[in-house]
Amino acid sequence: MARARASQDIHQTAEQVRAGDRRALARAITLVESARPSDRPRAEDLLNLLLPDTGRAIRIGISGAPGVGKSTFIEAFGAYVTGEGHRLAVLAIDPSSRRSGGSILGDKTRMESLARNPGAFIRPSPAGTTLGGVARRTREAMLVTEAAGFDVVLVETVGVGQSETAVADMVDVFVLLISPGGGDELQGIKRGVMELADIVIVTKADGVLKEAAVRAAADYAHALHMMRPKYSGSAPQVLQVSSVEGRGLAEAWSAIQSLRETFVSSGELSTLRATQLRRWFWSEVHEALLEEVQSSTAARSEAERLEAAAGSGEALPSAAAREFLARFRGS
Ligand SMILES: Nc1nc2c(ncn2[C@@H]2O[C@H](COP(=O)(O)OP(=O)(O)O)[C@@H](O)[C@H]2O)c(=O)[nH]1
Ligand SMILES: [Mg+2]
Repeated sequence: MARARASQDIHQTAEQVRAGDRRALARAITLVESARPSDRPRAEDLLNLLLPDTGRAIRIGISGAPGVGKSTFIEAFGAYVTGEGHRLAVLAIDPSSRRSGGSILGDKTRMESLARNPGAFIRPSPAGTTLGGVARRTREAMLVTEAAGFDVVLVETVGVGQSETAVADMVDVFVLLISPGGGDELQGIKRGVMELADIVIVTKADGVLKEAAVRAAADYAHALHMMRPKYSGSAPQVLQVSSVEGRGLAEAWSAIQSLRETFVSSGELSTLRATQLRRWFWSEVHEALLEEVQSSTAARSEAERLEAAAGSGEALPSAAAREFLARFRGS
């Protein structure tokens, strides 16, 4: 249905995206990222046209504390993977990027050679007020890059708030980067994030940090062994990488690939992706409702009044919320 309705220019953009035209790709992503409600129908027409050409890429999430070496890793790993003949798209989830000036964008200097690599495509995080809004646009940007022939998609998160969960919810393999700091570091990483990891990579395994990296890898392997495995009954692999020296990159790529192959043959990948799509549906419902409520001026003053009543202890928060919704529906 959507296909018949889509306008000529959208058909043309879809054609160009499929042909790998970079300018069309950038334009298409701008359209799906647009926050203007009037752009939505065209964005959805475009996505519907591209959908048959999506879903075959290896989707990889990369997370880790600031300074752990994500950008340096992505640059080195990207060079390796494209050198193997793959085409790599790098996207980011960073709900704070409007304030902080962007993760990947600021990092483009560190990803200088990848940014010039014809086999790679780097897209900074879209600015967004809510994590849900940013996550939606990143998911859809991912679909567009897949239709453009990128067979490996990396989604980076800067580790703000719930963004790791959002990334884990859109990728096949979630990779957690940690620095060679040993026990202290181990405590710094939230257990919830550790539980999302399919593969753990200890970065900076070179020079004076090499010994520490070996110890950190052993510590993490031990800690992960004690946790309930996410898939297939085995604890996540812990690898050591030096992005600067280029060591461990081949091992990282082969670990990611073989894990994904395991997920495919066990059927876990299709189950995972179906679960992700269902969660995406609910998060869209959630976002849309919130948008509707927040964009209504009448509702805003009502919300402020009831929020204040809840804050002062004058009203029970749950009762205030129910009253608000009843009034919102009645308005
Ligand atoms: N020795 C060494 N330093 C590294 C390595 N990877 C990153 N770094 C350094 O760690 C710092 C933070 O790296 P960056 O990639 O910006 O981390 P991000 O904040 O996670 O993106 C930089 O000074 C890098 O040069 C590595 O493999 N070896
Ligand atoms: Mg970075």
